[in-house]
Amino acid sequence: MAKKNQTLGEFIIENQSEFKYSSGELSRLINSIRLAAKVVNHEVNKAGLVDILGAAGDTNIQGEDQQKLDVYANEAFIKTLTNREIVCGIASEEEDDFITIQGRNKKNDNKYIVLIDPLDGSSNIDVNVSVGTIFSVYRRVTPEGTPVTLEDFLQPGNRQVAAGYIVYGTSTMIVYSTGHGVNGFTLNPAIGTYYLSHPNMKFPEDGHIYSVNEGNYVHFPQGVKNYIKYCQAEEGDRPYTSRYIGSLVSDFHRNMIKGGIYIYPNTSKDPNGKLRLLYECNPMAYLAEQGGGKASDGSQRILDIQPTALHQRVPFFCGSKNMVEKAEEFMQKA
Ligand code: AHM
Ligand code: MG
Repeated sequence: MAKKNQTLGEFIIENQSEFKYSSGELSRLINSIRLAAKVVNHEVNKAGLVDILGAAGDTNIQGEDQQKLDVYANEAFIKTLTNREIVCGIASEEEDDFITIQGRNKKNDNKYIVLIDPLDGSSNIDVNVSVGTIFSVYRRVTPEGTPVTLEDFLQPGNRQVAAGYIVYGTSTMIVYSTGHGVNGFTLNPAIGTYYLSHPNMKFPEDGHIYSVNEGNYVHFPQGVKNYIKYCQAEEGDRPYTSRYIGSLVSDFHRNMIKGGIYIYPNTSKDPNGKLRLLYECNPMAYLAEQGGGKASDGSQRILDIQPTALHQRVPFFCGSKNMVEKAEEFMQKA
């Protein structure tokens, strides 16, 4: 039972028995992500103070090599998960290929793989706008005792055992699900503890916010153009409000609390859209569904797509159930 103001540590221990395979491994994994998130949060928070902005490989004023924050975040998550020997493989949006982790005594005996987008929306860092980390957890499908293979990573999203995000915003939050609803924890930076601040988060069934990069309007498919016109029409509870941060985690987080839809469609320039199925769409779709919302590529449920490549992209429609269904209706009619 989620109790408000419970710490994340207490919550993980109390709810461990709800995990499908309750060996404590998944709890330790979530604990490691929580730890890495604190390290990254510390670095993101001081981004405006010290000269760590700029491209990886640049030299800072002291003549030291600079590390861009997304590179830093990538290393922080990979190192934390690797050093704790709790996963058998990691795939990251920042890496071309997946990483195999042999674990204790090189036995390859860990069960879980993690897919991660270490710092999503990183173009927002330079202007002090919220960014996020997105993660997704699966059980491996190949036999334990052997190194992981690509097959372990190319599982449809409906096989996720956990997913979540960290939003580095006005406050830092970790929001995640292990298949029993969505819970949000806010970091008290003074003592480095996350508290349950948003128990059992739910997408309102309907909403008034649409989030899409309208600068790409001319390149959008006709169905999306028509849906945007519908959102802007003066009728009933419309026009809706347009809100687009350009940081998926933040746009999703706001829409889950207030009710809304996020769209990154296929365009004439990018026929599969921009967002990555494995690192961005699947975990967000899992959270959306766990919170009573919906996620599709315009016609098909995101979580049912069989991935064929690690960095595959898909069009993404995600948010309040009725809004996503309405957008799908426009896509099908066009
Ligand atoms: P990234 O993984 O390179 O950061 O790109 C993903 C981000 C999302 O967070 C955001 O919603 C989208 O790209 C914004 O793209 P655009 O600037 O094309 O609207
Ligand atoms: Mg990303």
